[in-house]
Amino acid sequence: MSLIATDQLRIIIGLGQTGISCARYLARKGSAFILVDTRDTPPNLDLIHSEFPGVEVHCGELDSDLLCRGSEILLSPGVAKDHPAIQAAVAAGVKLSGDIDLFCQAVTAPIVAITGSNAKSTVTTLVGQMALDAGIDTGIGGNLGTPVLDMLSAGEQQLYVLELSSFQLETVNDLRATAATVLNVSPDHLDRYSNSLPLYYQAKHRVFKGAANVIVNRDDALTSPLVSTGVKVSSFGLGRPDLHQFGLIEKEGELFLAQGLKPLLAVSELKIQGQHNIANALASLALGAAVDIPLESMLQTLKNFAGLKHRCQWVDEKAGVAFFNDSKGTNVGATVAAINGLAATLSCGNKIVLIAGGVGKGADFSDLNEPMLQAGRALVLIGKDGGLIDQAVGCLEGQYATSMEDAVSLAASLAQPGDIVLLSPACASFDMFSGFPARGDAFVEAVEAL
Ligand code: UMA
Ligand code: ADP
Repeated sequence: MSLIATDQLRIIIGLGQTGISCARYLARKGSAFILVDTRDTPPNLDLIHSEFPGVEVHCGELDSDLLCRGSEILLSPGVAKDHPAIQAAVAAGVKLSGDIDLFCQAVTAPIVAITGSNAKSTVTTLVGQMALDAGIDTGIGGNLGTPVLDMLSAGEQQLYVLELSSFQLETVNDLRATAATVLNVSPDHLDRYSNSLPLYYQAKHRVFKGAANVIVNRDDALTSPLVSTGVKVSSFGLGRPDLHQFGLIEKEGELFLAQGLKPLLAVSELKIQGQHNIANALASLALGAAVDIPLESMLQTLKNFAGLKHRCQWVDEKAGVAFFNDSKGTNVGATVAAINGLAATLSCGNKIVLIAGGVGKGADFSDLNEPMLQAGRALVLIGKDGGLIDQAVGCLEGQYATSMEDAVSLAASLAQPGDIVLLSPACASFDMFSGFPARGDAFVEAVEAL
């Protein structure tokens, strides 16, 4: 590949999906770059050599002298920016950036930027679907799976809906979203943020940089921008909404999604279940309204949207016990929402058997105790940090399982007819599985085999 001579040399750190998408984008533009990865033998090395022949590739421990050769570092989200070599390069004047910044510089179409500790994928997919159903040519990507720059290979679309993780937001300098939101904030990824919640919150709040419309969650004060920026602010929440805002109202004994005083759609018409999903529907309406998606069309999408796989998904009923797969419940806040959301659907006297555990990411699990005290029948523990959950949930004695099969049969034996068995691990899955989808699939398989 021939490169155009330039004083701009980008250093792409990470040979994962993000790094490859940055390389492809820069190659399309004829911009100079080199590739770096902290691992001695990262995956995709053969692909990189064949797709970008002649481009320098450096693997192994990061070298600050090498990084200082660049005008800009494009950092992949899986690598923490506080690595000493990266910090040394930044101190020497190298700009730190990432694929999200490159994307925002390239597009003129409106961007909906969505972050939060939980519900990002659900709300991103739902807002994206609302836009598509309204006939808007929409790109949907980011942390959800499609690296943002890959969405530009076929030319610019009319609207972009992006799921952004705190890792991606760490390197964002100027997002300029038309609509931006932090859906909710609860502790996660504390291992990456030196056990500091404020650092994690600050990363999330970078989503508001340059935003024209900010959408806040009235039920979670931590979702409001830390500094008032004078931008247009609208809101969603499970209470009665103020004029033009989104919330819930009761009419003739029935609960409705509403804008201001106007009922929009009966909650009973939603396919997605649980209080947390009602909040997700309201957030999606508020975001869609901020980019002018027609309301009637959004309501039609809401009626059809059945939710995403591995998020509080009903699997089957065996001997009167319902099994729910919430493998994407990878932090305490998600699992608390899943327990509370499903507990509200139980008949009097029925309870939840929770299967939890995995890689705890430095979390404090004590917030699981109260919902388990209220709704828990039993606690089945799996994985590396199952013991930490057992210690934190004092109201029940945890029972240990060595595999998903084991966990499901143990949970089934502890449940009573009318109960729910819920896989919502409050942990990442990498000690036992390749990711949350494989963990959820193993759960479904074990339930079907009962
Ligand atoms: N890695 C190294 N050294 C490197 C580069 C990467 O050890 O130099 C490791 C990382 O620590 C990580 C893995 O390689 O374990 C992948 O890192 P990456 O930055 O190359 O990841 P990508 O393949 O580019 O995928 C990333 C997101 N991954 C992460 O943030 C870890 C994907 O989100 C996202 O879908 C993709 O970009 C497209 O935007 C995944 C994720 O787990 C689903 N996200 C976390 C979450 O949702 O909780 C934040
Ligand atoms: P993310 O992409 O942020 O991980 P998902 O939409 O994939 O979000 O949902 C992940 C998990 O978060 C779900 O499985 C559920 O347990 C929980 N969850 C969903 N919506 C909410 C919400 N509004 N508040 C808290 N937790 C939620």
